[in-house]
Amino acid sequence: MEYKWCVRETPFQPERLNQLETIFTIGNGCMGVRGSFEEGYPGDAPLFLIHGLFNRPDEDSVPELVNVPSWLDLKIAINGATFGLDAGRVLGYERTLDMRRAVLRRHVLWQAPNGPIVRFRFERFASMARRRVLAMRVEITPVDASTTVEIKSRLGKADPTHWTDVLVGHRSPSDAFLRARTRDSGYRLGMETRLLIEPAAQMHAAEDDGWPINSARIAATAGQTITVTKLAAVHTSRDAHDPPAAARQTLDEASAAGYSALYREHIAAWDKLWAHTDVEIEGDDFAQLAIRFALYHLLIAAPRDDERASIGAKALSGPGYKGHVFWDTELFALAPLIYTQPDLARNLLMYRYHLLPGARAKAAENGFEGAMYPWESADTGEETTPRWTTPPPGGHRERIWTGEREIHISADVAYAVDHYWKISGDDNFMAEYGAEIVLDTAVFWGSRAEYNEAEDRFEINHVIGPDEYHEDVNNSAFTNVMAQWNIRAALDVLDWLRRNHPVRAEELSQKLGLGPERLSHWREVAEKMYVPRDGDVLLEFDGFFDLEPVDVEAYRPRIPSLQAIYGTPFVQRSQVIKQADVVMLIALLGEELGPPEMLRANWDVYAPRCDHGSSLSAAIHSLVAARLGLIEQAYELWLMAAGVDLENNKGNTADGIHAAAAGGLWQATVFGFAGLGFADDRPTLDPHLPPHWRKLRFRIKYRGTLHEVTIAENGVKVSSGPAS
Ligand code: IFM
Repeated sequence: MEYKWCVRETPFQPERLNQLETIFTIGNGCMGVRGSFEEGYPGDAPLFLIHGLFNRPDEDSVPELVNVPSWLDLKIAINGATFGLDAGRVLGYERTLDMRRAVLRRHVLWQAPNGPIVRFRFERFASMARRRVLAMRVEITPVDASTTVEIKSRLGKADPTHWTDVLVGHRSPSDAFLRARTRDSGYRLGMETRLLIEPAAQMHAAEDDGWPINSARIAATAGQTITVTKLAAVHTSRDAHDPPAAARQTLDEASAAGYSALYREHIAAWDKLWAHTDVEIEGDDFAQLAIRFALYHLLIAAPRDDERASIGAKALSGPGYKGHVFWDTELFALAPLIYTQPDLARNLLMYRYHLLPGARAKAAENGFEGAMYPWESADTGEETTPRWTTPPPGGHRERIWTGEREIHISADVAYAVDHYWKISGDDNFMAEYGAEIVLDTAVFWGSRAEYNEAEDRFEINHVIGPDEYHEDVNNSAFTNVMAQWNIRAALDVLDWLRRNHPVRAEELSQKLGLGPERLSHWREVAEKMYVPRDGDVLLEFDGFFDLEPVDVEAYRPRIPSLQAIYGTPFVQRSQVIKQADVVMLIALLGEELGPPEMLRANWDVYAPRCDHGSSLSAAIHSLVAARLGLIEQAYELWLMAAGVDLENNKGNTADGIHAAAAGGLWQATVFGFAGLGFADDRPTLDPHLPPHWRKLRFRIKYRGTLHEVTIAENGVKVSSGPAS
């Protein structure tokens, strides 16, 4: 049913303008266009993003994903009155994101201030079949009177903070072009647009404040529809040697195909994506919509043609975190892609492979060996975490320590490589690329672990774990266990390489210095890694239980975190946890960490102490709760994760979609409620569905086989066949 595929806004909700711009983003894994209106609206925040296009605005700032000059602007005037939702009367309004087709539509019935009533139908998409093409169509129908319709399409503006060498012009009265270069990073951009009007109208080339305009004026009788089509082609020096020439060619090819053919091939491409990635939930319409919404945003954000780009924390939909990539990608967003679109997952891991030199440089700068991945990453692999917060008006800035101290990211990347390998069976990737990541991150841990002679153990001090409320801790359980896991994984991988790819094993041993001494050091570090615990319960870090107890439950429900309400010093001296930390370990390692009673004991200690101050938290708690059979709690947490953007329950959806919450939602559904695991090369299921979910169906690829899993009231069914 269509409504389970569509996010709808009706009537117009100006108070949610920026949140909905994020939600209604269209994209194709190369470009993302926020759902801002073609004609603009006061307070809007339009943004056009292209993967990998970072630029540093000045020497003191970190690189940010730049706003690309807009292809979207289209002004329409009816009998001289400019169309806009803040003018005249809006008599009818519906905006729909059709996620099945990845098309954004808006229907408006509008009465111009000077009288005539006009129907507008807007439609736009970022072609999934031709990933450098964007397409828009507007149908304009005067309802009650003959009118003059004036159309002005603009290309630009280019923000001078980021863009230089801007050159704009017209190839013809219906075409415009723009060339520019990012100021610091030097990426070249070529863009071309073409405007087509039916019935045919006389087109004019003009300019507005230096930006090219294509315009036309046409008379329409009541009931007659004027169709405006705008196509754009965009290339950068990341994908083309000569971006302007490539844009020209791409535009010519797209307009030769025509809008209808572009639309059809775009939908066909999305049909293929959904055939593997869709999750069907019966008995819970909100859940059905929410899981598709999460997957839609991951599919439009996952880079396809660029191995040096990755999914930012805010997907491809907003300015938050400047487009930077965090562990959100590897441990949250990646899993649904590993299991349903392994090629896209591989791409994301290739990003980390290509940026190994940056990780090595960071390790060396900090006095360590191996690969120390940046906490925040952009296009070069260098650390891009800002050192200071942007101060609020009248307030002061605060130091950000994560760039120096949140070092678990290196193990997270290694974990993701191993996860992809185990599920895809892509030995070639592992031998050629993945192994180097796992091995060199282990080299880092081997040099980072500190030997405590008095205790005869290895420690890792002065770090930040996933719980970022506590900013300088010793022996974070998460960090130490993951470091230990990373080293053990490296020993296994080296062993596998030696047996199956001896030449590559030798090559990497030489390159990374994996002699007998290093390997015996690794074994010792893994063996003697200190993980603080009190019986069954891991200590989140040394001294955690000496902090002030807080009854977090007493503060629920609320949107702001306890840090936002009571300030940083409060959370630092308290046992309140920002997000899944020890619970994250349970999610990642399950019974590798300990037997079920031990996992449950840790859950009982840590779940009540977590205030879910981070959007990453709820989904992982939901997954673990479901695995522990705590279904009611798991479902409540699942809804919290589902509402992060759809209900703006963190209050910051305007900054962009929370990619980690989106990936986490799939994990909570498939690893949690369905209880997916593997044994003897076959999926195993341990379902704990919310009682009102009548059916859950999803597909996964496992080592070349496609499995369709259906969990329903009458049992579990798995149909298997070759994965195409
Ligand atoms: O990576 C996360 C982190 O875990 C919590 N703060 C926000 C980051 C980006 O989403």
